[in-house]
Amino acid sequence: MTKQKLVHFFFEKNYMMSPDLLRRIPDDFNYDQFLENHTSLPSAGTTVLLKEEQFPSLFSTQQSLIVDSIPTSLEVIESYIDKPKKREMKDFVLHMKARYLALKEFLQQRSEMQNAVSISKALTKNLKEPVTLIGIVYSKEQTKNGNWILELEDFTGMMKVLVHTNNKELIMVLEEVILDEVIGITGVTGNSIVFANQIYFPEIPLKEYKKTKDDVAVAFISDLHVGSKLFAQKEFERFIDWMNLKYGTDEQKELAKKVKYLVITGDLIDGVGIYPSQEKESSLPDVYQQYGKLAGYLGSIRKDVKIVCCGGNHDALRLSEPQPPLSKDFAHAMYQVKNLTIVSNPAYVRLHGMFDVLMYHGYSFDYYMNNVNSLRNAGGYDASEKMMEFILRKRHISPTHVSTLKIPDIDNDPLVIRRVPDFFVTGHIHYDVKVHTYKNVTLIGCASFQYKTAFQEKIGHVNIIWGKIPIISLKTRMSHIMDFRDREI
Ligand code: D5M
Ligand code: FE
Ligand code: ZN
Repeated sequence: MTKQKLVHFFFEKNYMMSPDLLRRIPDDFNYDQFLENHTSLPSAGTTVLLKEEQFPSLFSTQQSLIVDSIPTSLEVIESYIDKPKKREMKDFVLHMKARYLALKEFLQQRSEMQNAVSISKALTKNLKEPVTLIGIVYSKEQTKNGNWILELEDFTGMMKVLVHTNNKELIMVLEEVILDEVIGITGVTGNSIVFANQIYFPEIPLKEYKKTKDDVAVAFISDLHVGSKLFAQKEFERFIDWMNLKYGTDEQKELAKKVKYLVITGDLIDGVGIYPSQEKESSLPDVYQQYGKLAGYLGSIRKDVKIVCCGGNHDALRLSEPQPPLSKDFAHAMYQVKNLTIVSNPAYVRLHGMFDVLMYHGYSFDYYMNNVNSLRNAGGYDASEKMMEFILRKRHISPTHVSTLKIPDIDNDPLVIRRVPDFFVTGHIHYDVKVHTYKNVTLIGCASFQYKTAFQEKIGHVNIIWGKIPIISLKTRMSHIMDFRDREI
């Protein structure tokens, strides 16, 4: 009876099911749940034969496999909710003001910044007086004789700041200075100019290094790109099987048992119309099916694991950050997965009642990797941890305006990093997994589940890695990398 209902459902949508595939649906399959998850499945157009990989959830057993009952908790601390509003030019000014005030407050917590004055006041000072300023970087240029001139702005005025080419230490700090960020300067006044002797970033304080008594762990994954022909399906299915204690060595299965949280940082699907001629690289033609397929996988993970995900630049969302949580229309199937929490990008969640996790996909990183020499020299895409440290020092997800599109929130800049997290996790770059510690914050750069694309090849990315994931113990804060690629096991 229920199988008939399923066949009928697919028939209506122009999908034919072969008897062989029908036989392969497990006995405990939850038909009602499946139909509910796929109510908005669009028609296939002309009649097609249904392929197994289009709906993997049809063939996965629904038996809930619960490992043990350590109490777990996943709370959403900050997830951006969009306020629909017509944006006006003056909103950008108000937005910049809100951001400036927030970042200025972090800088003012430093003893060196205690005597900061407004730019209009600094301009009235006599020559050769010490001065402290907090301003937005309006421009950064090198003069003919090798010195650097910054123009700082603070809503009362604009001031030129000179960094002397012979001050090698300061020049190194200057390398990190980027447009539109808020920095502090100490120096000496000249004629309508300040000769800088120090530059300060908002920076984060040292975080308390927390551990829990419970022997529980978090798995971090990103950039699944479900729906791409290059989705690393084999490796991803091994990952799912490992989570369900069906893959890996005994030791690896023991580790899987400890994993109570799964954090996913965007590019969940490959999307549609994200880049030119994408249809040639797609295996599923629309975002409903792509999210449906992913929901099938996530829905098959043991129910004692709490899962959280945000979107990325490939998801069916606006590109402007913060990106709201996935759309209930496009990603209907994802909202049916009971142990899955869907948040904005970026967002904060609190795991196990005490660990704050800042999740960010990482779309702004391309800009900094390509434009900041110090990041390039530190390893560029191969050193995502340096990128994350940089972002934490700026206390902003994408300080330079052109690095991502933004929604100009007028009374608050949601991309300011107000809260110092215990974990900062990102994806997007598809390079090797990185786990580092900065001021007691664990930085996690995820790899992907997508084989190397033609675009990455064309741009010259050689170190693309998929199928590797970090697992971090909340008891010891130690990490373990699981590799689901062929050469292991
Ligand atoms: O793209 C992420 C991948 O594509 C990652 O390997 C970096 C590369 N990429 C994307 N944009 C750029 C730019 N502007 N420069 C260099 N490399 C880039 P995604 O499509 O989000 O999965
Ligand atoms: Fe990606
Ligand atoms: Zn991305």
